[in-house]
Amino acid sequence: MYHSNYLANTLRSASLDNDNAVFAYLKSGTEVSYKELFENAEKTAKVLINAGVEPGDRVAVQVVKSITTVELYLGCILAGGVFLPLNTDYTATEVEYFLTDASPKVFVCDQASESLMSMVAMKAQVANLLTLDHTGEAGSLFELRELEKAGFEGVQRAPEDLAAILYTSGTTGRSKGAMLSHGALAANALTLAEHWQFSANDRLIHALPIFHIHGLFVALNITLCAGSSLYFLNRFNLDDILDCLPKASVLMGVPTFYVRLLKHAGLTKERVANMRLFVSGSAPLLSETHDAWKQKTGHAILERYGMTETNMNTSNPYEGERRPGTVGLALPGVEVKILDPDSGQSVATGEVGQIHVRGPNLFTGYWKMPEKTAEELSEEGWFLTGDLGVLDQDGYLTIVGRSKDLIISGGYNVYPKEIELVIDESPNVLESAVIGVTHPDFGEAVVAVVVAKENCQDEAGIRALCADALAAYKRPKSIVFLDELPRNTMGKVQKAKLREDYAGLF
Ligand code: MLC
Ligand code: AMP
Repeated sequence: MYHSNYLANTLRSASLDNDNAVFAYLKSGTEVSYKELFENAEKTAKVLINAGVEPGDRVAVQVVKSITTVELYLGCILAGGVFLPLNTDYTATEVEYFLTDASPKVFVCDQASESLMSMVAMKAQVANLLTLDHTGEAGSLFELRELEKAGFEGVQRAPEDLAAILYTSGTTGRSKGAMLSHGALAANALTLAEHWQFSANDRLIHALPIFHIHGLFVALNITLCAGSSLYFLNRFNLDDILDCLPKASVLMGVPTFYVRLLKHAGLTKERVANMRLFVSGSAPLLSETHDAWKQKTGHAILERYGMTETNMNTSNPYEGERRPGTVGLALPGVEVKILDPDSGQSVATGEVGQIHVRGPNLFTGYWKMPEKTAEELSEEGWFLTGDLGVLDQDGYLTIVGRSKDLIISGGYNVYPKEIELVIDESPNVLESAVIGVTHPDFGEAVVAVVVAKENCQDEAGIRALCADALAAYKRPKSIVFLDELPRNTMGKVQKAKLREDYAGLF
């Protein structure tokens, strides 16, 4: 079954002989078996093919998280399509860019925004618009799927064929589509499932969004590869997570999950007695959070390090010392080296430099950006991550900063340039500098430092521009006005000074 479709075969193998096993426990009390999951995926594949999807065609998706969305992802892989998930928070302006850049054959949007999105799709010349509602049980995609019969072998796809494109913001303000192959996704999922000792007995609490690699590939693909089960939550909600903890065995989250859980009186050693693993990633987990968690629950959170372009690169050990503040050791098959940015030579152990990674987990390149790809991905297969790090004598990697101008807020990436470009459109703004400031809940929060024209401090106008153009998580949590931006002798804005000046804002 699915033998000729590389990723689908990898994701299906573990559950084939145990078809009635539960894939997902839904909040409604419904259980979804592996059989149902893949039968629905097969039906979805037929719908996509009927809509014209041919091998390598992109299928863009901006819908609320539901099991139907998971089935759509698997159906797209089976149909030989390239899955292109979009943050549900993206505005029409943002979506138009992705559709225009990726030229998908089909766009599946939320039924509630169908009229707006049909205009966006038309502008981007996307011919086929399908819909799903927030329950995943209504909308044209669902209706068409219900007309199909299960039974589909999957379109032939080899390890090097593309399975997904996920956009990551760029330093210039223009998002880049990272092209991920069947082989890269399969390799990483299998490695992680083994490394973190997943089995059919595991029950993972899934509360992450499924439009980013953390929720989509790390959490879902590992579960599928191991034939484990999910507590499938549509969004992060403290009470739901606390309800699941006594029945579950694994939680995966961004640091904000752990910070919020620690504040809840319901988090006790007794409640997590059946848990075997807590994984954190996508943003730095503070040592204090790691220590507080250990004290309160008896568990050491396992921190790992990845990127959209690379999947997962390093992980603290499953068995062995999990060192707070580090992202652990290179995963099997992955190489990590630290280079001096000026000389391009390896730095000595214990010294800081640019992190480069290589392995079967890496992306193929940026969609339609060969020059950008060549800048960051060498012919020898090394990827320049843009993160600064240090390796210790035992091979543990610590991330100490970023050479890329990036803010990570609650696990979401925000590139300042994109926000600055929007703010600078205001007729009342001379210039702006967007920075990340330490935030107790989100780790970092977006702050805009603005120089107004002729003293016209139009905060409301700036907020309106941001609301129109940017997803909510990108919008500044605070806007401050200055007479002028601090600059160095070269005329470059001193963002480090601004970060220091506003360090205590939240
Ligand atoms: C929500 N808001 C955020 C935000 N999330 N603002 C900044 N940063 C965020 N991360 C906005 C909301 O829109 C709202 O705005 C206000 O902040 C309060 O929201 P909330 O109710 O507190 O947020 P909540 O819905 O609880 O979401 C918080 C969260 C969520 C942490 C659960 O952000 C989340 O699921 N983050 C995970 C992101 C993720 O999966 N990252 C993986 C990327 S992959 P308003 O205006 O309405 O008040 C990757 C690679 C790797 O990085 O290594 O994994
Ligand atoms: P993204 O492009 O959204 O995939 O984000 C990838 C970036 O998230 C990396 O380049 C890192 O800067 C950051 N990141 C991921 N995991 C960690 C972690 N455990 N600690 C620190 N930063 C992390």
